[in-house]
Amino acid sequence: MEIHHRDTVYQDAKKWVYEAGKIIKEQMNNPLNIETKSNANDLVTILDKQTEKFFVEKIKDKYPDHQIIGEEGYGDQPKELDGTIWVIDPIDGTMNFVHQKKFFAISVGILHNGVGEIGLIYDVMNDTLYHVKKGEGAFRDSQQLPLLSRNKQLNEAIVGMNYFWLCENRLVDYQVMQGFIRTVRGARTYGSAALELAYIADGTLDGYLSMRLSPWDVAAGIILLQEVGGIVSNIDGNEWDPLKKSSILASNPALHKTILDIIKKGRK
Ligand code: 2AM
Ligand code: CA
Repeated sequence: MEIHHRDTVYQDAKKWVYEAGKIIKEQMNNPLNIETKSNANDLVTILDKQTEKFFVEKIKDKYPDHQIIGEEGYGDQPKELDGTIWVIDPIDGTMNFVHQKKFFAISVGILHNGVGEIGLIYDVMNDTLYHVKKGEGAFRDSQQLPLLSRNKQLNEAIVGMNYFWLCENRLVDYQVMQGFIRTVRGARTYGSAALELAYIADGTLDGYLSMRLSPWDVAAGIILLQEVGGIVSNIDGNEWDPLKKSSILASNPALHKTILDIIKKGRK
């Protein structure tokens, strides 16, 4: 992506993310019209939909040739990665949003010809913005995030994962997963994949594992994390595909192979 054009897109994306966050904060105490999607715990609210529509309208107005992949389906369904694609989760961590009114994020990743160029993850209630332009550094607000250390042992690592997958014996043997949890120093579930990837980037977590996520959950986080030397793949070690649902194993560079080898032993 041409560098001046990328700056303009980045500035617009940042402005719209802050605006969307402000609208969410103003409206979150109104009735949320909570509905379910794929299952009883897969929630969506009027603000998920409204926020995605907000982005789609802004983007289509200013950048009519850009495409959009969004969680709530107001965007496009691109089959190829040609051109510029915005991958948007209007509220990542919807369950947290509904139940706790915190620990949710707006996640916007922007790809150009398949390359992740821009990532924004806005922790709305903490008013913290993680942001990256590929090759220009990853930031938490104004603070640049250092490259991740290659000196880290698994028994000193804190790993993010959804506890649901610990009870799920279909994809990875749960005894292998339990052994993994005993090996690491601590496991955490924050409930927003976007924030959990940002937490690896800023050293709050050392790894993150989920068995099924969609492109909008992870696009911005992957771009951010890769900028500080983090490694991302699926649980079989293959490269992430921005057009597909997949498992995700993300970690600092010291631990990725070690975790992958453990999970592979229990892979079904
Ligand atoms: P969401 O809040 O946008 O749905 C929770 O562990 C993380 O997994 C969140 O980032 C959540 O995104 C994501 N996720 C993806 N599919 C999910 C599903 N079917 N149910 C709950 N969380 C899901
Ligand atoms: Ca999501």
